[in-house]
This record gives sequence, structure tokens and C-alpha cells, in this order.
Amino acid sequence: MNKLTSPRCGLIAIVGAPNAGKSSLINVLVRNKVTIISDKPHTTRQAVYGIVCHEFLQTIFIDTPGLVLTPQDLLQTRMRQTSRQSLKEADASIVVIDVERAYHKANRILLRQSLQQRIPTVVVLTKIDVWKDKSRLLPLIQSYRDLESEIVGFFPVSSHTHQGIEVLEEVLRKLLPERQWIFPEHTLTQISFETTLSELTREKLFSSLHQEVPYKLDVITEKWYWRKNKHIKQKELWVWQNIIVEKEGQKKLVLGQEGGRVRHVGFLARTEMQLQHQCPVHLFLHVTIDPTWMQRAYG
Ligand SMILES: Nc1nc2c(ncn2[C@@H]2O[C@H](COP(=O)(O)OP(=O)(O)O)[C@@H](O)[C@H]2O)c(=O)[nH]1
Ligand SMILES: [Mg+2]
Repeated sequence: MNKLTSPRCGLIAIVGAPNAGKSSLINVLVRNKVTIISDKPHTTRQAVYGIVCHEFLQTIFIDTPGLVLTPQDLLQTRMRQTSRQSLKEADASIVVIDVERAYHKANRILLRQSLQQRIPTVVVLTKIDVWKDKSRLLPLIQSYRDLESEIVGFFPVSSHTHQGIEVLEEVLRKLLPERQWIFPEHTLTQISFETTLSELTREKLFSSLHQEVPYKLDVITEKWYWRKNKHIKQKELWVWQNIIVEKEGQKKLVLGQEGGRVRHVGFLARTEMQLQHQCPVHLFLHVTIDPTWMQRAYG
């Protein structure tokens, strides 16, 4: 770090409607996969930090669950609280708006919540890659004219093509307060290693199952360790995980015919773990039923 420049460090909460593209954006900003993504709502359950160090700046992005307008159960209530709490802790916020769902009720609610905290609030209009005709952006921005004076700006981006990301990063750096860094350099997230492993498997379950079931399950890493394989002179990662569902019917769906689905999920998760850790991975998945898991985890 340059001794002549004082360090800056800040938390930037990333909030938005479910499925808006918050987690995708944070992974692009951090240039690493710190949080899981799916095309289904309610994938992100807890606040996940994505930490970026650049010269004398440390930015801590907080990925949050999408705003649930009417929570249906304990988990959704907690998720809603997490989004609110993150805004309270943050030094600035990004309200992520999917251009295809720009008029979702959650957008204005979150904008107001952020402005109430009196923190700099940036609006990111994401998924602009799906719009060939960019002139459609103008009326969308104008529909927020009443809040314009309080907002730092509107930034059209795409997490898929990375369009608009650099411009956004420039603006965000200016919002960081002068402060000592909170995390050591090279820290990517505050999430534990075993939770990161669980989350990866959960992501693969979300992509392999239909709407309702993924939300009703959890993944716990029961045991993991590194082992040196003397034959190939390389370390290996060994992981045992429990997939917890509420009912017998859900277990059947997770297992699939002759265990085909869970095997496929295991293959996808293991392949990604191998890529991330650049070593062989042995992954063992076990499906169990516990009707009270949500109560125990979030009650
Ligand atoms: N076309 C397009 N799709 C995106 C973009 N960002 C996210 N998505 C998709 O939107 C869905 C929800 O993304 P995710 O990041 O999990 O949203 P979150 O629920 O707000 O965290 C996924 O299917 C993503 O692949 C983008 O910039 N362009
Ligand atoms: Mg998410």
C-alpha cells in the first residue's frame, strides 16, 4: 500500500428484487465466484461478502437475499431482515434493477430504505445485454425522476458481457470513506470454507430441480479434509455433505430415478470444486429428511 495515501475502506450493500442479478454482479465486481447464482428466486439466503482490494482501497460488497414482499416462512422473514440489516451497516448501496422488471415493487421500496439510511445510493440497471434497443433505457430512468436528485446515478450494466462495469467501479471507488482496511489483503469473503462448499452443491441442486423443491432444502458439509495423494504427489480434497429435505417426496425428487439426479448434482459440484481448487475432489452426498431444519437453522 502506498504510505502517502490514506487507506479507504467501505461496505457497499447490493440489494434488489429476487432474481434481479445481484449475485452475478458481485461475482463480476470481485472477479471471483464468491456467491451462488441461479435462475430461481431465493437462492441467496444470507449476507455474503465479496472483498476487493485495489491500491489503497478495500471495497466490501455485501450480497443480500432479494427483497421478499410478503414473507411466507421463517427463512423468508430472516432473508428480508438480512437485506434491511445490510443497508444499515453499509457505507453506500447499489440497488440492482433488472431492466426487464424495472417496475417491480421491491425496487422503489429498497430505494427508499437506502435513502432513509442517508447513504450514497447507486442504481444499477442490469441485464442490458437482453435489450438490443438501448434507447429504451431513457424512459426507464425518467420513471425514477422524482428520486433523481437523491441518487448518485443510474448505471446500465451487463454481468454477462461486462458492459458498463468499469464505469460503475470508478464511481464506487469514490464512495469509500477514509478508514483502515477491515480484512487482510487477499481475503475474498467472510464465509467459511465449508459453507462455500455447501453453497456450491446447493447451487447445482437449484439448477437441477424445479421451482419449489430447491427452496425447501439445505446442504450441510459434515466433514472435509485435504489429503496428500502420494501416488500423484498432489493434494486432494475429500468432502462429505448432507442434503436435507423436509419430506419423503422431496427426497425422491432429489434422488431422481435410481439416484440419477443426485449423482448428476454431485458430478457438477465436484467438477466446479476441482476447477476452483485445482486438485482432485472426492465428494460424497447423502440425502436426509428433517422436517424441522428450517426451524433449527432460522428459528
Ligand atoms: N442476460 C443476463 N442475465 C443475467 C445477468 N445477470 C444475471 N443474470 C441472470 O439472472 C438470473 C438471476 O441471477 P442472480 O445473480 O442469481 O440474481 P439474484 O437473485 O439477484 O442474486 C440468473 O439466471 C442469471 O444468469 C445479465 O447481466 N444478463
Ligand atoms: Mg442472489
